[in-house]
Amino acid sequence: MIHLESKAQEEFQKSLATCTNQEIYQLLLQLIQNRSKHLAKNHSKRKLYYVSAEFLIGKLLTNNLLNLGLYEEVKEELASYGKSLLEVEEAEQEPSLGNGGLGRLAACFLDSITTLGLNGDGVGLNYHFGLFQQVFENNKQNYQPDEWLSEPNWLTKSERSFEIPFGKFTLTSTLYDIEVIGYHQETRNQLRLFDLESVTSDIIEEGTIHFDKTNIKENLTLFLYPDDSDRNGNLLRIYQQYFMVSNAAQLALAEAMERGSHLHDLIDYVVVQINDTHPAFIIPEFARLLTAVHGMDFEEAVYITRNIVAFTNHTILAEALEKWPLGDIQEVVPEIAGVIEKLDKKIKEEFPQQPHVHIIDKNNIVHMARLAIHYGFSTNGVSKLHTEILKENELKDFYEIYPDEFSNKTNGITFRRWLMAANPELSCFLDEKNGTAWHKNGDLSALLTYQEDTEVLNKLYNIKREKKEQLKNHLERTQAISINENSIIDVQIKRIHEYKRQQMLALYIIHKYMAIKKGQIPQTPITIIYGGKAASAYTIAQDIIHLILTLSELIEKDEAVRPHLQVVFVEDYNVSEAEYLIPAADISEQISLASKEASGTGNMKFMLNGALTIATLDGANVEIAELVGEENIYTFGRSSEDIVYLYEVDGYDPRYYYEKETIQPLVDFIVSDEMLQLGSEENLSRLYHDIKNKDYFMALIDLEEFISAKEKVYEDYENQVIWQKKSLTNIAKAGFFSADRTIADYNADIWHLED
Ligand code: 26Q
Repeated sequence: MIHLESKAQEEFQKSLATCTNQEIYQLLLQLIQNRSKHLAKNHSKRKLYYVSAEFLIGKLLTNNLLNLGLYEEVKEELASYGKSLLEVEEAEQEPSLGNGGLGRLAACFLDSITTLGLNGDGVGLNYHFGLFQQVFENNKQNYQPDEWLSEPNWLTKSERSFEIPFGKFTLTSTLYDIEVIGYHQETRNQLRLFDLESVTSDIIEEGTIHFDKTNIKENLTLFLYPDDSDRNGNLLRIYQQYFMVSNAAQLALAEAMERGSHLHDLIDYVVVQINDTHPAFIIPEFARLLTAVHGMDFEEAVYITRNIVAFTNHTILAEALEKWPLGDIQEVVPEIAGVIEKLDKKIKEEFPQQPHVHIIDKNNIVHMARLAIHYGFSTNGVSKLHTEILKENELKDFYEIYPDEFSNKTNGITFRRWLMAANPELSCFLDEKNGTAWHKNGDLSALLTYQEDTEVLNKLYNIKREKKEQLKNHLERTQAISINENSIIDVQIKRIHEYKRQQMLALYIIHKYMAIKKGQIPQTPITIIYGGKAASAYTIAQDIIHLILTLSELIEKDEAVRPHLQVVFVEDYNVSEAEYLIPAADISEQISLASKEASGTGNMKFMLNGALTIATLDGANVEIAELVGEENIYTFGRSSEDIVYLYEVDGYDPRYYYEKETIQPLVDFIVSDEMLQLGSEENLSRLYHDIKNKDYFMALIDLEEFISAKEKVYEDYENQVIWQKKSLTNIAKAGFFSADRTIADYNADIWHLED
């Protein structure tokens, strides 16, 4: 028994019944922290360090209670005092220590690593401000600082501290830990977040997200780089990265020595997975520490480093591959610049005729992915298609040099958060039908036996209905948005990027708006919901947000259209919003330009919650389509081969598509009188000209096929028996996308940790 009531008396001298949700949150946080202290730390010899600039962990209360097996008990005790656990959860602020997919993946991985009983910690930075909070004003995105570090929180200060030697000064780090609790698991791991005592929010300009970027001692861990592939490289980011990896490397060495390593055998003790290239400076840092601090000779240090670091690539967008001027690295950490030059020299000696594999190019630019591939022992992509493209195109030269070091590890998601916590209704139903083994092994395939069972199909319909009502209430309460719970819920939630083609869905909305105006009324009303933030320096992405918000207003104000079509842009989309949106969705929009989305993980979360996917054959969509079969997914659009070819020969001219009579009116509508009356001429016409003349990510190339595919999806929705059967198949086949499977694969092929 937990006896929250006596804890309330002890802590606040009053009954649970009169505690505020904030007070109850505090009690539960203490309870969880006490319980987790009793879980053993994993002391296996070999340990994984998952180093990442982002950990988008989301709220922890519900997940931790669930993983500790306390959720039901706590919920019931609270209810008996008239309190709701759901409302208590709202007292917790979400730590937004990540931009998007890569950060959320790291968080899912920590859950699975721990659940599988593996010895592995996450290592990153304790940003004082997470990703900016998005507020809409005049149909545009605005920014507010996200100060998440209020008391109480999940951090505990550790005794560890390291000296980080920058060129101009040495800084002393502090370390905060967050306990990572696995699902029904006796051992725990930690998320280790490094910080600096001298960092202060005093240097932020009042009410903005601007601060003095040169004042490193005061700003180093102040902000998460508010940037997702929008490459405004600057010195601060190098400072952050080096601070992160020097701490991570020193921690790994210190702990290995505590477990008995004499460093010459470090390979047996440590494996480091770097989440994209953001932590790639850990390679020269290991070489520096092993030689300059621990007296090893350079060749041995390089050999050891090369056998402990493994690299995951998350992008094939050339512009998102990290490159730093050597001069910038020299300015921040001259010693590391020196090590990189030595590492590069070896490569130049080995491959004199292949400038494309040199780490430092002829313009003195350091290519971080090249550093990671040459001096790591493993390179992996995050979906089958993505890995193939890496091997055949983007990283072909490297694949030819190191064919055995490349592998695929298709991403996954934790079913504990994305099904058990976010959709307890569906989760309990699956327990009833399939038993509970899927909580750990992810296998939901037994559900397939109910394909023809109308009672089961009916139940799935009712659960979706309930989740739509919960979403409706949530949006009403938190955003003053009213949606129709009887409508088709069609959702695109992800960072705003041209390659993800939110603008293509907007062009479809224009098409639908025009059709309704002409009297073609959808049988069931449609609600299209967007969510996502745009990097502050990414102008076209801001324009896309403006287009969607303006369209939303136009439709809202049109009494003839409003009953049939609604466009909603959820403000400040984050993990917690996703937990409401995904279980309520009928349709999952995964419409990136083929070859550009490395994997996607939202696609998996929707599938697991029974949404049907409309998708291009990109990233993990390809694997979803293979698993469910073509009758259970709506695919459309050009293939990745076609697109890769078009880029190679510069063979795309948007004018050709623009001039089609089906397309021109849709694009022109962006700058129509109706739109200009509500929206900003500057934003709308910039986007209009961009789509018409550049359209770098080819929104127009698939538009006609997309429109047909969407009409087919809406038509199919009308037969709910068939629809729910497809939905059931999607749920039943989602097991492959459990992050436990992904982590088991990483461990079998790359990490080799004991379990
Ligand atoms: C690069 C240079 C300078 C500054 C910032 C960056 C930067 C920051 C963040 C580049 C990329 C990111 C984030 C990338 C990301 O989230 N990628 C997504 O990773 C997911 C997990 O593998 C995939 O599912 C998505 O397909 C991929 O887009």
